[in-house]
Amino acid sequence: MLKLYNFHASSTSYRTRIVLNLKGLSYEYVPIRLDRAEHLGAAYGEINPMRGVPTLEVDGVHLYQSGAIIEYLEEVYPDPPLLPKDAVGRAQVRALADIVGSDMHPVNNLRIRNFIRDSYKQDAEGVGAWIQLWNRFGFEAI
Ligand SMILES: N[C@@H](CCC(=O)N[C@@H](CS)C(=O)NCC(=O)O)C(=O)O
Repeated sequence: MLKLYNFHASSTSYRTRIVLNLKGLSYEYVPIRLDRAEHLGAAYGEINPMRGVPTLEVDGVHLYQSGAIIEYLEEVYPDPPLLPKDAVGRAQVRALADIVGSDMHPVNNLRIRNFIRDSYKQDAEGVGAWIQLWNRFGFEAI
């Protein structure tokens, strides 16, 4: 049985749910409300030491980091495949995933936005400008 700890409005949760759905896998949906800071509580810290979503529970084992979860799902449930057959195509798909997962998401994550708001005294407009800057940079490349 698969159990996904995740948040509806989280892009790392989205990408994991998309893969679960593409592969036709059923799973228990466990909501972790980032907007209520549920991920920062001690209970979720026991599940995911980075206190981020998603976490996939597989037979009592907690898998975290969406990229690692998605690779696990690809290895255990290879059909339908997520990557093209040719090596160049696979490198291109991985590059797109890295732009989103390594270049865009980390700088715009909730904890980063909150830090900019609180420590650098940015209002919603200032934080929004930060998000737009890095999202535009990444999406233009894509
Ligand atoms: N690299 C991790 C990032 C996980 C992560 O931080 N997810 C965001 C939601 S999209 C989160 O939980 N943020 C909480 C926070 O920043 O406090 C992954 O891909 O799973």
